[in-house]
Amino acid sequence: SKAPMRVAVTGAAGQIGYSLLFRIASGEMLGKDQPVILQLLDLPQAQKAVKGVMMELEDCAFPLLAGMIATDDPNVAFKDADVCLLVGARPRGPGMERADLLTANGAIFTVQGKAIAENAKEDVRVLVVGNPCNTNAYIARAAAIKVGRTNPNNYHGMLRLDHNRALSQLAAKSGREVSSLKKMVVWGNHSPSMYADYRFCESNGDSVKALINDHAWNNDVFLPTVGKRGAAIIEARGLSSAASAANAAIDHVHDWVLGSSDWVTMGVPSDGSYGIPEGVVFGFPCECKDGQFKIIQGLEIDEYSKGKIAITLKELEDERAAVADMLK
Ligand code: NAX
Repeated sequence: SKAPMRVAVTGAAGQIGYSLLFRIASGEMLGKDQPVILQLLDLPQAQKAVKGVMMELEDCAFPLLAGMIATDDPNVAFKDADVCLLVGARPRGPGMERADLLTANGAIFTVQGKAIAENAKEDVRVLVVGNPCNTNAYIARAAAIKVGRTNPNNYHGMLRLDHNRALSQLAAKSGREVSSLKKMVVWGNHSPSMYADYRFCESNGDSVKALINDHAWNNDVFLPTVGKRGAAIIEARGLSSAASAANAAIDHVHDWVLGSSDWVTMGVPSDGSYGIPEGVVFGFPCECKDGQFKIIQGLEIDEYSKGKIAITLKELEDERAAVADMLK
């Protein structure tokens, strides 16, 4: 049987953690033949709650769960990790400005990026879920690059929830099965500025754009619905998205490690593709094969799309400028 893979999860006592850990342990992320060891990080005051989650994981008697630890020390949590899911982050408190949020998270993700680079496997894959996830991934990556050792391309932010939300909205509008929809992409930041782009989408050989044929719906209904979906969930549920966010994290890592059968949106450090400055963690259309991801090249960007991409890039560049001093 295969050697276990070590999966570090931060914010393990939180609500996304509660939806995520059981699915990792049951093999849905890394495969039904892949044993896993869970390395759970949370703050000191959350250690008791993490122990409770571990008791429930034990009570599932998952055949693939080869071990687990809980800690409040990033150096312990990331030791020899193959995959790191960075879910824990500083939420926006009352009266907190956006800049305060960025710097509070900057402090967390510089520490964690350094600890990953010093302790994890050299080919570790890192997915940041905690918001603002693109910039948090950018910060962790910058801190990791200072240490060296790990692969700078492997620090990602999660855009998959936006991608999946877009697919469901398109399936409902077009009357096609969600599983028939291919070639979706969400460009940019995980924020309401994202640009969900279905110009290339196909369903059983038909162009989804031609099927829908409604630019006003795209601009006035679809984009705001996908962009503000997180707020709509909070309004309805009284809590932010958790199970759907956990599902998206599982999808992202699953496809990265085991391969994708379609385009998938990943927040990856730009290599300059589509004019996005190098290093900015940006939602791009990707394909995964043999454990590697690759940005789909050569897509036509029309004037409307150029405008949308420029808006979400501007927001990310502003975020980057706000944390620049912390990364010196
Ligand atoms: P919770 O508040 O339920 O849980 C967060 C957990 O993280 C807590 O247990 C807390 O103690 C822990 N934590 C805080 N700082 C930590 C640190 N420095 N090290 C380790 N653990 C730490 O939040 P939850 O609903 O689970 O959401 C977690 C994060 O995901 C939030 O930042 C949220 O904004 C973000 N989301 C990202 C999404 C995405 O698509 N990228 C969608 C869902 C979600 O909004």
